[in-house]
Amino acid sequence: MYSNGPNIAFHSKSPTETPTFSTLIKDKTVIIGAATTIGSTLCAQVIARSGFDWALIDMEHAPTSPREATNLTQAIVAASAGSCIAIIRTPSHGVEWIKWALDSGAGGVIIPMVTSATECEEIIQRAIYPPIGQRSFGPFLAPYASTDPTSDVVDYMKRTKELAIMPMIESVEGVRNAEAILMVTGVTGCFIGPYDLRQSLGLAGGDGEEPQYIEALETVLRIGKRLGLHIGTVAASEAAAKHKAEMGFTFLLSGQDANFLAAGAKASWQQVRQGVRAAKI
Ligand code: 3PY
Ligand code: MG
Repeated sequence: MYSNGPNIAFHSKSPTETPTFSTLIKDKTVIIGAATTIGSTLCAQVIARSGFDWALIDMEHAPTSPREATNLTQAIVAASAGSCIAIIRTPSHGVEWIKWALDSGAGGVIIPMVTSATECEEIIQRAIYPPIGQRSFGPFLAPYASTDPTSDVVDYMKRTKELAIMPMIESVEGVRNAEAILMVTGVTGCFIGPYDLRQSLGLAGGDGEEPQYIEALETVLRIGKRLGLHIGTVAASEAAAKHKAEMGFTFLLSGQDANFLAAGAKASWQQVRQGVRAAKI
């Protein structure tokens, strides 16, 4: 039924040993990522070449289309020679989003606003091939996100066991059900969205030391540690990164392309304006 075109030829070669989300954490203990929101493959390549271990392709809070997400995935992997893992954050739990995201060849998915084990089980059914889940076979674009020129559908299918499937826990209800959510077979870890979690707790902003917030983070971290899962969150400064790494988070999200551009543009403008002001003219 499917043709074996040159790029999806059914070779017998085994997959190359490029890192996965989990092997990177095993090697480095804490890995650092940045988000792409602009939808530009150039911005994604800049992130992929800046030293980040992983890049979040945001479809939740940026109008990134499935085709753009596929292009961004391929750009990130190619630009970093596979050392930066592309992770797609889907807009919702919908089967179409999870399918397009994983069929693109991304190294995993982050799924927002998961509040119960039932929701998590549905996500796993959509994200993992049988016998654990019911993901539909369709990985034909996936080999293009591999740096192995002989990578094909067969290799990709073998590697799907290594995909990171990570629900977001970002509400009081999610924290209350964290143990049941994280115990669902097939879950790799979770990402705590601090802004939404804090909103749910009645707190403003994206970080703080309020006891109820710290207790929520520690609850999820304790469960994650016991189950041997990766727990991530946002850390946008040196101090936040130190604190979150010491708490036990194993993957951090530092910032996003639009903010990097804004910060760089402002710094450049300020420097040149200083020079113009200092000029004896
Ligand atoms: C949140 O803080 O709610 C997020 O989703 C961060 O990405
Ligand atoms: Mg959120």
